[in-house]
Amino acid sequence: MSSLQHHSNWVNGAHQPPAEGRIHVINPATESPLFTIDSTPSSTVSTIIQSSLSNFSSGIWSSSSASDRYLVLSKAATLLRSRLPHYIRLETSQTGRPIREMTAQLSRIPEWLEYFASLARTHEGRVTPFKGPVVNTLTRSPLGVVVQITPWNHPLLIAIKKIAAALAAGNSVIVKPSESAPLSVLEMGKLFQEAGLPDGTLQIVCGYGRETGKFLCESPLVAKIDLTGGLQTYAAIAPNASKNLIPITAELGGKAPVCIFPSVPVEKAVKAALFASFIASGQTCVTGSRLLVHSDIYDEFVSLMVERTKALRVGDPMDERTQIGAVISRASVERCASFVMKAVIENGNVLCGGGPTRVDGKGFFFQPTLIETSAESNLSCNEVFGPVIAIIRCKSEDEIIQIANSTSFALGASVWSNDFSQAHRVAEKIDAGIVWINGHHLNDPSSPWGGFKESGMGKENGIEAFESYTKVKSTIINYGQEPTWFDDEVENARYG
Ligand code: TXE
Repeated sequence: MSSLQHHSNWVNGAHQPPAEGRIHVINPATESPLFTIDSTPSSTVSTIIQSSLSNFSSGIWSSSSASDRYLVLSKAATLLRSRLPHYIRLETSQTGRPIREMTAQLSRIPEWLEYFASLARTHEGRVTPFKGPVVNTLTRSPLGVVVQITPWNHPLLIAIKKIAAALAAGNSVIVKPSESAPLSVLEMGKLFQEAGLPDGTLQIVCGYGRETGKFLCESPLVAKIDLTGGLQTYAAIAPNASKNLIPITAELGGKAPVCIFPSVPVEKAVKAALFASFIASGQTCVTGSRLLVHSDIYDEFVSLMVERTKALRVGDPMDERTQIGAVISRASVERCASFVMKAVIENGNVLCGGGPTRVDGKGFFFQPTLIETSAESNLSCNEVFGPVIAIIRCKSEDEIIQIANSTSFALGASVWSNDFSQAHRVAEKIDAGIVWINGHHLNDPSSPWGGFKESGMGKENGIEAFESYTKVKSTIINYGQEPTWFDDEVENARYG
């Protein structure tokens, strides 16, 4: 019998008796087990979906007033803010990301709850133009039971983004957090209950993606799926969603270009690239994984970039001074190593890093790595999801734009230029859901977030996310007195 603490699913307002199957969650920086969670079987998944359906049909949340939803979400924000120190440490231990990053990230998460609370309270319907003596009112109502499948790289941020939007719109929500970093999300069940959310409105169900996640996504009773994960996961769930005629929001991978122009001082460009590329050890969907550097600044840039990358402090994520933490798993270390190997075979020039490393003899760490390569190489075209970054020399603005748009992804991109016209010109031509000018990773609850092409579809954040959790109804009111068809008088007048 394991001595690890077990955390069971949160269903109908309480932790359930533990499932038979358990998943061990480990700290990627130490490789030590942290706790266990349920591996939820298919029969339990169906019961949970049925409970969520009863919750939705009861109207206890789905028919609640906008002001009630506002109050619950606002209270959840206040509770979360008061418990941040706990969640910062928990996220750090689950993900292996540096505590300084988790502190910055988590301090902003309550804003998502506040934003969607306000949106619930202020979002208005419309009256559309309509021919004749007719008024058409558009009203929105919640979809039903929605399933949210969330990843491990920003466990709480991504879950709260999705939960807040769905609850604000009045849905009953089932979240399946990543089996690699589930606990911060699992603890949200109790927090929302304390905030006044009716029991059964938010269910948190743990398990492997290919089992529990799959069962949830296959159910014909589910009204929407919101996934942040890999393209393969999208491909696995899409056929059933299509068969069940339900929408999917999919936030998938990326290969974000960082476009660096000569008008930016080299020092600033290097700081920009370090930030874009190495936050979360490169494990974000918008990691600046391709540095497209104009040849006029290239040599100077590369020399300083290599110097600064070598100086990054890889270390214990709990240490405030650490800049680069672990990657999520041994498989991730191996994936990074295989990208380096292929890059070398393709004549890439490894400028620094290039291999796994350990901290105090433990953990899944990979050295921050820069590889000079071509735009067509394996490294330049495929997502690593780790700290292995391609640097590409570009001879002109046109070439930077062409390379920026040359992968199958289209999620994030940044343009660094002090030439105002150039910055706008380039941003306009880049095909991506999010383009930053002189910034990277900037995020706000009001700013739609999501990509095109193989990066996915639909948006998190903003009015778009809220509306995607609703269905629109036209109520067409005829206030004229005239009958229209099958009335002799009218037909004679019209055709007689
Ligand atoms: O993601 P998975 P992984 C991308 C990134 C990364 C790749 C794989 O390219 O290299 O995905 O990462 C659940 N039915 N991103 O393996 O497996 C799973 O349990 C239902 C980008 O970690 O997609 C977890 O909860 N659910 C991304 C969630 O999907 C399934 C963040 C994500 O895991 C499932 C993470 C199935 N068949 C990865 N299979 C971003 N956009 O930030 C898995 N899951």
